[in-house]
Amino acid sequence: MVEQFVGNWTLVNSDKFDDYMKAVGVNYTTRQMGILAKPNVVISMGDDGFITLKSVTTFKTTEFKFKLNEECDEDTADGRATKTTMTIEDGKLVQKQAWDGKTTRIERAIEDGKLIAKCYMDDVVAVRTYKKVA
Ligand code: DKA
Repeated sequence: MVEQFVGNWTLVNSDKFDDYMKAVGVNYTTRQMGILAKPNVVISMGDDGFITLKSVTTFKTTEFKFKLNEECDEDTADGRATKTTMTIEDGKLVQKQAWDGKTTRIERAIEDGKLIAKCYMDDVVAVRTYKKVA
């Protein structure tokens, strides 16, 4: 199931991402960088059972290594230290982050060969579309 997400993906469209970042509590300066950034997201699977989600932008590169269904510590691009659990639900790769009594969810699905990342925080939903580059 995770295999379909493996590859190198580049951002081609982003909708309501500033609203999402505001709802998460990302500060103004970081939001400006987040709006301008066109991340390359590289998802890979190791022989050790770990999956790596690497996000590369000109302002920051983050790498999150995880096993499905196990809570892990994540350091997000905007500086949150979250307890994160990754699962597969209905064919989607779901990332649940918890910090400071708050939670957010990022659901990634493959639709028409593109990776669609839906980011949920309270009543805000941002939709980010990635196309495969490798
Ligand atoms: C995606 O994969 C969603 C990433 C969400 C990151 C939230 C915080 C970023 C702050 C710059 O496109």
